[in-house]
Amino acid sequence: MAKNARLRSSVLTGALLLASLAALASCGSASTGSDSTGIVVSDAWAREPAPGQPNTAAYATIVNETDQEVTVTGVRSALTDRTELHESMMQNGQMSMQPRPEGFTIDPRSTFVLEPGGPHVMLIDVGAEEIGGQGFDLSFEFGDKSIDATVAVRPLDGPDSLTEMDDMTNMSDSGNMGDTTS
Ligand SMILES: [Cu+2]
Repeated sequence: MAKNARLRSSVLTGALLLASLAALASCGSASTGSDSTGIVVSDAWAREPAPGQPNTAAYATIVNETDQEVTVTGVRSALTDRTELHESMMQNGQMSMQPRPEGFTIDPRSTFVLEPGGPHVMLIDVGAEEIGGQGFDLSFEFGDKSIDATVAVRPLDGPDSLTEMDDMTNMSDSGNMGDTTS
């Protein structure tokens, strides 16, 4: 009897623990990820990859609400082990991008935006099948802390229907529109 009661109470404790873990998990995977870290990740989105295109880029807004600088050091995804932080730059009049293994440092009390033509998350070797039209989770890492965000997938046939490279090509086109006659 006493043993039974103890058993039940430990099952109950387990259930409560699971429930609170689930609450934590669902909290963390909301589209706005925030907790005691003082870092908020919001508006995460990605373009659906073009057919046959295994890579896509993801974007988000990161707000550092703390009084210290923070560094986004990496990103984890269940879709692929190959995630990289990239920056975009103009090189010989062409927009190109390169990995940024050291990450991006965000000043105290400021906002950092990952956006097309700028810093972004590269997701390598994920097909359109994996991403589909549904959202997926990304975990943004800040040293030993991480913040989960749900990434909304924008369809290819939407108004914003360019692949990232198209986007960059367009950017360099628009920047050099007058120079292409040479
Ligand atoms: Cu990239």
